Amino acid sequence: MIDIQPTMNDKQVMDFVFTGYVMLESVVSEAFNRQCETVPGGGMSDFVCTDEFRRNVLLHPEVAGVVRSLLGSNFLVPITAHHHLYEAPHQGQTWHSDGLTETGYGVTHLQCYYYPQAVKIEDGPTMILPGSHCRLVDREAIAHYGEILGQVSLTVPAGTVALTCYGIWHKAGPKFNSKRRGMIKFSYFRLHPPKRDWVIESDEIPAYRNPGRHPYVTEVESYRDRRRCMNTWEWLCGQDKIEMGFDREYLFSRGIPLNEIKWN
Ligand SMILES: O=C(O)CCC(=O)C(=O)O
Ligand SMILES: [Fe+2]
Repeated sequence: MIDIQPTMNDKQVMDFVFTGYVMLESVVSEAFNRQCETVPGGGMSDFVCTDEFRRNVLLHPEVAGVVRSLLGSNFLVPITAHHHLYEAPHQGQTWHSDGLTETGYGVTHLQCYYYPQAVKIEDGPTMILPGSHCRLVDREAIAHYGEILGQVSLTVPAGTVALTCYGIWHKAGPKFNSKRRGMIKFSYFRLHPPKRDWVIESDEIPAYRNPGRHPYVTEVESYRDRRRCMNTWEWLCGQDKIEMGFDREYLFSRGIPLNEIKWN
């Protein structure tokens, strides 16, 4: 099997549990970014399955190192992607989470956003709400929200990959120019139960430490968030007390198991 080394430690995984995302800035090479700049908008499949796309993006040691840390040593590698390409100015999307967000508190699906070109605030960056992956909602129920305290605009250098917990609330932000703004979105899925799959510095499993409260969270809701984060941490460490397990048959899970990929 292709050897992917985990890159995250306990602290970084706890941060992911709290925020619901990891940013890897400028990890993809300039040469490969340039190849992706001209990809048409919409569904992508052939290019995604090439050795080139796998080596430069999907199995890039830093990108796949995060995936391996959060989903285990063997996982489903994307075979499709969607290029969210905007050119004309627009007022931005409404807040939503994609498709049918899974229930429960496990980490089974990482949805990634890859930006081949730099994105500035006027280019219509993706916006996300840190910590919102804990709040499973009906997407129509959040569409009317405007600015939310703590929202983050992903203004990024070229070659950045954001890895997010699938349920995170997000949207394309407003765009004020006619420049191409591309974002290639793809997903990895878990194949096996979690067992503290990241870099282990000590066999002793640290207790989850909550870094604080997201700016939009009030007192009572913060207890619920903290409890959910603790559940996620314990689940990822293979210490789940409630035996939630996970169901491999997700509605959207598509991909090729890492252990079936051979370089051509
Ligand atoms: O293009 C973006 O920044 C986000 C697009 C998106 O979330 C969607 O269309 O579902
Ligand atoms: Fe979306």
